[in-house]
Amino acid sequence: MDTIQNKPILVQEYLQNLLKGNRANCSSIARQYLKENPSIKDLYEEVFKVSLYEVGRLWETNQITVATEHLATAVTEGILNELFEQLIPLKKYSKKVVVTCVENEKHQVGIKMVADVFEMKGWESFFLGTGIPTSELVKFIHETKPDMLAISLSVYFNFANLLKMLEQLRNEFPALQIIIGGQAFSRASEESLSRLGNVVLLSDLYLLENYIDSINANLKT
Ligand code: B12
Repeated sequence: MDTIQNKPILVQEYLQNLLKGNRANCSSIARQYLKENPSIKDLYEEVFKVSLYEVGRLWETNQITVATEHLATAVTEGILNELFEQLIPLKKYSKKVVVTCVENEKHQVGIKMVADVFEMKGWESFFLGTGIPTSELVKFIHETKPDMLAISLSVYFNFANLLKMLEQLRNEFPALQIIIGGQAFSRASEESLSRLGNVVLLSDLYLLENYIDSINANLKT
């Protein structure tokens, strides 16, 4: 079974420090990981995501408090911000992406990682996080004129909000490329997914990278 005990020692150490809220140790473990494997994407997927999923399991089974879960998330967000300077590439494209969440969605770590992957791939990303009403998002898209919109959905009960949001966005921007992702889709039925219309659904940062690479291959820097 793919439990945390089967993960590398470094991941287990990271998780222990995360649960203690020890930001300094978490930061140094993340940097140590990057020395051995200089892939921010792997660090995000194999260390940060794995640890936060375990935090979620511990929280769901009442083994840690909500406060500890909040602490772990805050430490992770701090480290993501700290690593930002390491992901700015030399090669830049004149491409823009707006990155946001479905209305009433409060999970923003995954979509922040998405914004970072776009930055690493030479795109300019506008990370709006959570809590943006669709009407305000529409105004922002009119102002920034992005080439793409990336939306995240973690909790399945917000699926109806996503459909409503997509309908509003399609009315305003029929040609805008939209990609979506997040844990909620692993719970969605084929029937629900078929109602999403013309969007690209990507489940993780590896698929996202492939997708961006396929677009970048046809662009000039
Ligand atoms: C931290 C956390 C919170 C924090 C979030 C704070 C913040 N600043 O983000 C707070 C406390 C707000 C919270 C609230 C709730 N949460 Co919560 N939370 C978590 C926790 C522990 C970690 C989330 C996280 O950061 N994961 C790590 C990131 C990296 O993973 P990710 O989001 O899946 O993103 C990856 C991919 O999905 C993908 N991806 C994501 N979005 C996109 C978008 C695109 C375009 C692409 C390409 C890819 C992509 O890329 C990422 C890298 O691979 C999870 C546990 C878990 N399994 O994740 C529960 C979890 C998500 N929460 C859950 C629940 C139930 C809730 C609450 C309903 C609890 C409650 N009773 O109030 C509320 C809902 C609030 C709301 N309206 O949204 C459930 C969701 C179950 C479900 N899918 O329906 C989980 C899974 C916990 C559990 N095991 O039960 N939560």
